[in-house]
Amino acid sequence: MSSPGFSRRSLLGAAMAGGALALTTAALGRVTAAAAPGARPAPDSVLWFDEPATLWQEQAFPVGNGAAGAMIYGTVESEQIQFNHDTLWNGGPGSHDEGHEYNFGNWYEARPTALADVRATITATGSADTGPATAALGQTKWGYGAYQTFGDLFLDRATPAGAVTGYRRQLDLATGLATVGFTTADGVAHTRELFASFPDHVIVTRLSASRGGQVSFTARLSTADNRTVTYSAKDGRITMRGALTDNGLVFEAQVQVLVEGGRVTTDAAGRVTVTGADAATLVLAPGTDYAPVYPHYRGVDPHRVVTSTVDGAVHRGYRALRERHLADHRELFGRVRIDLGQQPTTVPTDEALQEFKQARNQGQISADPQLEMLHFQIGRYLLIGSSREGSRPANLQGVWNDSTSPDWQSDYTTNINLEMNYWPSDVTNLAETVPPLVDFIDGLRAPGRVTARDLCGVSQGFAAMSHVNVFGYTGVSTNAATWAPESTAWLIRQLWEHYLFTMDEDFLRRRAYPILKEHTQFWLGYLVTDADGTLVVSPSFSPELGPFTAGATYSQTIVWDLFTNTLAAAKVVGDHAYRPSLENTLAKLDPGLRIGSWGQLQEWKTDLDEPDSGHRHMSFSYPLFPGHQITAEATPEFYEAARVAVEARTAHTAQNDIGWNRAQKINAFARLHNGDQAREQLDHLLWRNTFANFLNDWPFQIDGNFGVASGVAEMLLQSHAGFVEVLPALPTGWAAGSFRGLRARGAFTVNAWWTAGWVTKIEVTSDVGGDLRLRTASLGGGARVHAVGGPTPHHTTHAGELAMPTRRGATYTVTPA
Ligand code: FUC
Repeated sequence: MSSPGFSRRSLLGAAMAGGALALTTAALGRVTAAAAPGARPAPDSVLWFDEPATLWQEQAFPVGNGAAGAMIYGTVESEQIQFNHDTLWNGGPGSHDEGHEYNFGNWYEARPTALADVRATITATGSADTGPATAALGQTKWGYGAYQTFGDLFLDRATPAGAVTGYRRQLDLATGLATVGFTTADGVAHTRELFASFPDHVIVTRLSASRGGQVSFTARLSTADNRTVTYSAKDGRITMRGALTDNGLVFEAQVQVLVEGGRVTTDAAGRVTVTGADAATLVLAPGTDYAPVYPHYRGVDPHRVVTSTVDGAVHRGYRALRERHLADHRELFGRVRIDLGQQPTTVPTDEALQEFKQARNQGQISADPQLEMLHFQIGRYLLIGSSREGSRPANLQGVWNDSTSPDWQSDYTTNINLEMNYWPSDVTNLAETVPPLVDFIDGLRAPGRVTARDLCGVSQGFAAMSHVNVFGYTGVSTNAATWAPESTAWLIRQLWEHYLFTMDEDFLRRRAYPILKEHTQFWLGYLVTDADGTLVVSPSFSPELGPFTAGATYSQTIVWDLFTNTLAAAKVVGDHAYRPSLENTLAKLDPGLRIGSWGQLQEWKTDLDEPDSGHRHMSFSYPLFPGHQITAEATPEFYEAARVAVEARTAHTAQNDIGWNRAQKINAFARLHNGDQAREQLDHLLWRNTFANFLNDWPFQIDGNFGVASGVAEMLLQSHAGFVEVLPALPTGWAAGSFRGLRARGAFTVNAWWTAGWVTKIEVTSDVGGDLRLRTASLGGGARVHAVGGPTPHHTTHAGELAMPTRRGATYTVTPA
């Protein structure tokens, strides 16, 4: 690639290597502004680069409409747009993995005493070794499958060979438009634009040029070789159709090429060639015959839906498609803004990030608010792109995957990962991203009933272990450490949270409560009585550390949380008959909270904890976050113990350089009211686990991105402990700033402004009415309330808390007294 614009990085790199650039926080990302050819100030929600991507994972830009996603490279001569559809998975019904019919992860032969045997060993000796437990309970994951790349749209010879100038590609998080622009040697400025439209279910690419007749290329689709495939082209429409070899899942993608001016020809290989057009629009829709219906998971052939989707989009035309996409995306993304004192970077984002990493390597710098803010916002952007009504929930890579064998199958790992994907959904004001998760959990009920019965010996309720796919895989994996029905309870907590944030009783009654109750029923049949008479989970394997014991903290606190939430939900929906028996069981449940020999919150029922464990999982902190069993107010001694344990896990960094792991720590430290440590975890993640395109690594695993979005929100606003707290964990370095649009439980939308670490104003809008309790410490203790356009309600300020009723739809300002 030869372009004047591309050499600047190496110049800068050389300067950095020679130590010639002294960086300070204030100067970061701004040092080379004057030297940057064609650089212009970018709005603060834009990622931009001055060179094309060569690496999918690290550099390409993602767009997504929930079900379909794409990554654009921005290559000059031949553009590559890799794309996905969230239903293209191998495995499941129809697969014959090593000759085994798919069995949802349930055992192929009955093992009537396996669970009882493992439990007996635990009762007798206090623990069970992983090896024998795995022999008893584990099983190869036959037919588990993996999320599949759908294919690539190539635009060959899109630009005349030769050097280009002024190259810039950008991803505007606020508009969901990825654009590529440059000028060829003949002085023609070329522009490409890519977006994924949720309203029209298509991925749209547009090529245009500053001079008429300059858009020429050959478009073709291509796909991986683990499938049959045919390509055809007619009237400017390319069709790629085939079936996965593994399970016979039928897929089809169509792309319609539309031109303004010029000529269009097709060939027998399924290619469409455009010559001398003024502009061209390509409308792409992928689909499969997958259906989220147990037990076969097959629906109708995708041909008709894909055809009508593309036809419908073509009928609307480029302008309308773009407008409809912008209206949809902007409304969601634009709800939240945070100002941490950032300045838009005037060097490309990858260079700003690289400078930050280098400076941190040299111990010169610790933080950059622009990068922090971008990391927060890209998490929101990616969630909008990978989870919308009708889609699958965001998997380990959201909806993006260029491989046939992605890491961890790009599956739904539920011992923290899928949950983390949804930590930001409500608090960052993206309730529209939640329905796919609700549908997915609902879809685990039918297969999960078989798993509950056949694996767990429980004839009521449903359960899924910790690795799930889109084909109802709810059973075990090779390693019995995945024997963890607690994963289902953890997942289900998101449903109760969604109710708390929206106060949507209809949702609770119709969707959430039946699931909460059915899963609670499972636990009533599954818990065992320990020697001390309490009810415990056995076997219980603190992820992914073990050993198998009874009643590890994570197991007990998750079940405590499930029962507590189900009881609260039963009260709201009026299922009074159910409550006494559940209250009774909850009273007998070991609540899982213990303080160990070094003052730590114990990870196990007996004090086995090693202070220098560097294990990446710290699921013992569940009751601190995302749970609320431990709070500073209600359980101060356990709160202190949780602090000791989380700090110890953080200090011993053996496995800490993993996106999701750092992200979990941001959230935990936010709950511990330690803003500086929370920010340190965020900056560490930016330093060690963030690719140039801001995707998080381990390798690429998107939960880190989502955990960051949630963690930053938790630093700025919390509402889990029965009251709303603004700036609960403000780092020293974010002394002045503001946020707009974060959500608090009780269906409140909160805006806040602060200077010198003190809140100067809070605005609260109430969706449904109801009482507001607001902590006043960050306001300096006292509070003055003003209702916008209505009577100011009677309110009291007592013991650091403002309490008042609110009216549905009303906004209140709260300022220091
Ligand atoms: C859990 C983690 C791994 C990885 C996988 C997808 O098993 O322990 O680190 O994130 O999920």
